[in-house]
Formats: sequence, structure tokens, C-alpha cells
Amino acid sequence: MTTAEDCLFCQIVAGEIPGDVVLSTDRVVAFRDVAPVAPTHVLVVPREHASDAAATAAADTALVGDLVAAAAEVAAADGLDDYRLVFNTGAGVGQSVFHTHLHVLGGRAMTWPPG
Ligand code: IU
Repeated sequence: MTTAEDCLFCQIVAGEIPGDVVLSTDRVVAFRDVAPVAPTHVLVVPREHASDAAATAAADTALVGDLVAAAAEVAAADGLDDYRLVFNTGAGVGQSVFHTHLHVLGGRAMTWPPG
């Protein structure tokens, strides 16, 4: 299990390793994904470490709303009316970093269902 001490996203939040930060509040930080899969691909993360969205919700329900509100700001700043928000939860559906993060994806056409 990833702990806050060895968590990459905690290090980006703390400014210990660089990130292309586009929004920062006392509760959340948003930075551009290093391997974007869409013209806009931003990750919105809580400053407080938790392994996934459900764990964040269990610890601080309102923080999930803060993540979504920040995602909407990021999308608006990039000029997006339409965008997709994704919380991958669990390795089986592709979660690879175990610090809660909300993907903000937009700027191209997308299909449903996802792969
Ligand atoms: P996932 O939902 O856990 O699969 O998303 C993790 C994302 O974190 C993924 O899109 C990576 O490209 C991204 N990422 C990053 O932006 N910076 C990093 O140093 C690492 C991963 I490691």
C-alpha cells in the first residue's frame, strides 16, 4: 500500500518534485498529466493523502465535491464545454497511482463505453 511518505503525488503537492500545476487551493492541487491521452488531461488531487476516491469520501465527503468543483474550473480555463471526469478505482480498471486523482479529459471526441 502506498503511504503518504512514499507517494509521488504527495511529493508533487508538496512541491518536492515538479508538476505542471494549473490550480492550487488549500484543499486540492491540479496538474497536467505527464502522459496526456487528450489535448486537455489534468489530474485533480486532494492535498490529503488517500488511496482512492472512496477512501477520500470516507475521510472527508466534502473533499470529493472540492475535486469536482476544481475540475470544472480547470475545464473552463481550457475553454471546454464538454469534458470527461474519471476516478479509476483499483488496479483492475487501470489505477496505477494510489493517491486519489480525478482525471479531467477533453479537447477531442470520445466514445462510450471506455475500453
Ligand atoms: P491512473 O488512473 O492511476 O491510471 O492515472 C495515473 C495517471 O498519473 C496517469 O495518467 C499517468 O500518466 C499520470 N502520472 C503523472 O502525471 N505523473 C507521474 O509522475 C506519474 C503518473 I508515475
